[in-house]
Amino acid sequence: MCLISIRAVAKCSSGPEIGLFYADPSGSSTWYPLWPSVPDTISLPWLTEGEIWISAFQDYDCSYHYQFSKNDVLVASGPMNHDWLLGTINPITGPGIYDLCAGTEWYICDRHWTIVVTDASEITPHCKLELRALLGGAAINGPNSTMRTQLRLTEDFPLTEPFTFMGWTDPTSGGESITGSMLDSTNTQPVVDWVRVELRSVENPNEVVHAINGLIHKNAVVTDADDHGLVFDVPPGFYHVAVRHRNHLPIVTEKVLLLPYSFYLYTNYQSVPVFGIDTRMPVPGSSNLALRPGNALLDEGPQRISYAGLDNDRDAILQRIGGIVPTAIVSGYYNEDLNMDGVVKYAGANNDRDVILQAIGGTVPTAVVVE
Ligand SMILES: [Ca+2]
Ligand SMILES: [Ca+2]
Repeated sequence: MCLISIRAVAKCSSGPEIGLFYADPSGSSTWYPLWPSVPDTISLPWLTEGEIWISAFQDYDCSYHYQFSKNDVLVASGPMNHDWLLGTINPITGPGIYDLCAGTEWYICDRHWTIVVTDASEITPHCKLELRALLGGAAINGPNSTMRTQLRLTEDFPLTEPFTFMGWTDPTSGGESITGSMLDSTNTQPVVDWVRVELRSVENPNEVVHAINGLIHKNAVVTDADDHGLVFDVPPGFYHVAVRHRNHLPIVTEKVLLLPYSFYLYTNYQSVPVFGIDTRMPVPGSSNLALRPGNALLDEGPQRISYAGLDNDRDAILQRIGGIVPTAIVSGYYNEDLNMDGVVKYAGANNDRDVILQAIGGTVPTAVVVE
């Protein structure tokens, strides 16, 4: 059985919070903060095997009240529970439009959230996913978590997704393409690179249900090749989400996600755990996590990042620049361009070799990181 609840928390020092909390078919539960970073309207499918309910919480030094209604009819109100465990206001009893408001008095609505619950059978089998992620090689240090975008200006930046050519074939995707204007500098959120986003099966996180080859932008937002949101050709339900890139370790969410999902999934946040503790790494000066860079040489089987030994990623850089003169430079769209600035460099400022050293820990050159 899958259990879903909306949890509202009033922290008197920082204002109220609200989030989605649910137990999923894999037997685990996930907390996704909704406020203040997401819109006030949340859309959820009503799954026949599921239950949804609303809960409200607050700290002991707070005095927030709530009002909860279904289809404009007030069904519950009162002071928020002071118990973090569970403060059930009223179960969501089926499809409808639910409204939760929170205020410092029972008659005041300082904030409110609308939860639109739709019968899954009435939703066309197209599930939207709003996704943000960071590529560690392109990530700019500091709290803002943006990425450099020079790579798109290389002459050979592919206008068709590069993954099929690499052998990452998949029956549900392939051949997505863009026009050159997508790479213009006038784009307010310029393209960083191509990424592949995959929905994986609840029962088997290795099984791809549907994939899209899309674009990751400077502000971490992932879109399809037409610069629109990601829409997967699948029925509403629970899925693992995977993000893959040419020269980063892939990530797969450890918990399943309920789709359609009307608010952003931030795979760069620690609140969204992924399989494998090493597949992400912190962006210096930020609390965000990025896909781990440094995979210049793609591996047979699980992807690994290594600086020394057989099939290491460092030698791939050296070979790309000619294999003899370590100060040589090659410009273009290459897997060995680990910091994604459009140039492959082995030595000197902003070289790509250092990206591998940092990705394996920075001290022991024989260390290896595996997805
Ligand atoms: Ca490798
Ligand atoms: Ca580079």
